[in-house]
Amino acid sequence: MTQPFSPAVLERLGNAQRVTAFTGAGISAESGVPTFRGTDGIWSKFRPEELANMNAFMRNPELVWEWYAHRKRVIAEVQPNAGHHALVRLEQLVPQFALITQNIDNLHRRAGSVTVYELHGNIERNYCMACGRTMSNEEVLATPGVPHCSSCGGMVRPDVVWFGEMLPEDEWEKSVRAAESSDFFLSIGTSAVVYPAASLPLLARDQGACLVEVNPERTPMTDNVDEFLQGQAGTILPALVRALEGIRAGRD
Ligand code: BV8
Ligand code: ZN
Repeated sequence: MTQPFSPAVLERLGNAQRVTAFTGAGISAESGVPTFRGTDGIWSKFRPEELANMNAFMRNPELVWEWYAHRKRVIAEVQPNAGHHALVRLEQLVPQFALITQNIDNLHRRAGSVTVYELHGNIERNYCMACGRTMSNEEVLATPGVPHCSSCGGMVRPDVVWFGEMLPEDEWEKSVRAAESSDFFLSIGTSAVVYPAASLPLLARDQGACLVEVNPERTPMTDNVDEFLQGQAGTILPALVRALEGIRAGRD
């Protein structure tokens, strides 16, 4: 099969010292997790911005919890796919690697990625809004409706970043540092419309990184990348990693 990327990209990746991968919902699509702005998924009738925010939650916590309980159950049944596994292998092949994800599905960690920065939280975690006590999905999904804290009775929410909320400072700081210092930056499966996360790829490019986008469709970022690898992450990433292994084998 012809390689879906140019020799120049392979050369840059082969010489890269600090590689950063930045992922969105698209890398989990082949695992069966509906994307946000795609046409799939039974929740496509709601825009994420209408449900993933504090106002919606305070106005109708039952509906927001019904949405999250559904997503928690979907994510509990899925497995990481070839795209997630390729990034685990890439982390082993390069001198320095960081994986910045907007996804809350925990699939990168489940695949075995080590250096993972979760910008928008993790759907497997929940906390009490009154006392901060953390609760597992088993606890919160045991009863239908809005879960309440077993210690203080406060209302419990998923540990994800809603629209209008700040990103976790530590994860954000580390992600900016990784973007600023990388010499090769892969933007994978993201529509690049949610800020401030979407500012990271261009920050990397402006600092001199080779910016490569992996997506079946063009995005608002596509015109600004060094190379657009059009296709599915589950196909392109394993091919890219195999080619890199070939270079490594040729050198050793
Ligand atoms: C903040 C967690 C600051 C919850 C999420 C106006 C202009 C600019 C910005 C704003 C604005 N108004 C408001 C804002 C800020 C806002 C924002 O950016 N809004 C956008 C919508 C305009 N951002 C925020 O509110 C952020 N906080 O700015 O705070 C602040 C706060 C207080 C005081 C001062 C300042 C918080 C944003 C975080 C929101 N939380 N998720 C949950 O999941 O329930 S965001 C949500 O969107 C997910 O995290 C998701 O990851 C993220 C981005 O979506 P994508 O991952 O890109 O997914 P999408 O479906 O869009 O695209 C999938 C892509 O995959 C597609 O391109 C598709 O082609 C591709 N694909 C499909 N199949 C495959 C594939 N690719 C590869 N392989 C395949 N097989
Ligand atoms: Zn509590």
